[in-house]
Amino acid sequence: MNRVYLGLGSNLEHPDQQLRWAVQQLAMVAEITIVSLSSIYQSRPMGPQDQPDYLNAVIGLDTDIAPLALLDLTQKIELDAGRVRKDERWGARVLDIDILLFGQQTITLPRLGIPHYGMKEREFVLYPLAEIAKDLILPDGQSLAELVTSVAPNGIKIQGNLR
Ligand code: A4P
Ligand code: MG
Repeated sequence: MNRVYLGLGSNLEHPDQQLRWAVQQLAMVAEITIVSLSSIYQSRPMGPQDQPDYLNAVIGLDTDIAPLALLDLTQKIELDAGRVRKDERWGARVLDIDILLFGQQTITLPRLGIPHYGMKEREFVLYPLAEIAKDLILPDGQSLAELVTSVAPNGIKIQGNLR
């Protein structure tokens, strides 16, 4: 069994509903047990600035599903949410699900990098993650608590509840 953390993000089509819907889809999977939900956070867009603010959240779950099979699942949920992959990097999206951490594993595959490559620099990942896993140590030995203090909040604020 692995403890997995997923980062959820949306800035189109009722983002709060997108995040809650994603949690429901994951909760319906027999091999997944949701163990923690962060608050919903509002954050400024990273990347192109001509797009709406994002809502972000992080959830913790326990699963026996293998990493690539979990990626297949999260990508299917993104597509079912009506996500259209565009060429613009970091552009607006209906639903983005990033696999942040997969137990203490380090994975470097063309389709999957764990820990997620951007997580250490992103306030919209670190702040919600710290809310639900404040004592977490990353596979490289860094403590989440220390990382959080090194990244400016950039205006992030709690907007609501995932439940
Ligand atoms: N991939 C590799 N590793 C992973 C992983 N750990 N989890 C591959 C998920 N996917 C992973 O992802 C591109 C490819 O990454 C996938 O096909 C998968 O095989 P994508 O979701 O299709 O593309 P993307 O999300 O547009 O690209 P990228 O660079 O992953 O974008 P990010 O990093 O997800 O950033 N601003 C705020 N405030 N909040 C946000 O949530 N999100 C983004 C997107 C931009 N700005 C944002 C936010
Ligand atoms: Mg992504």
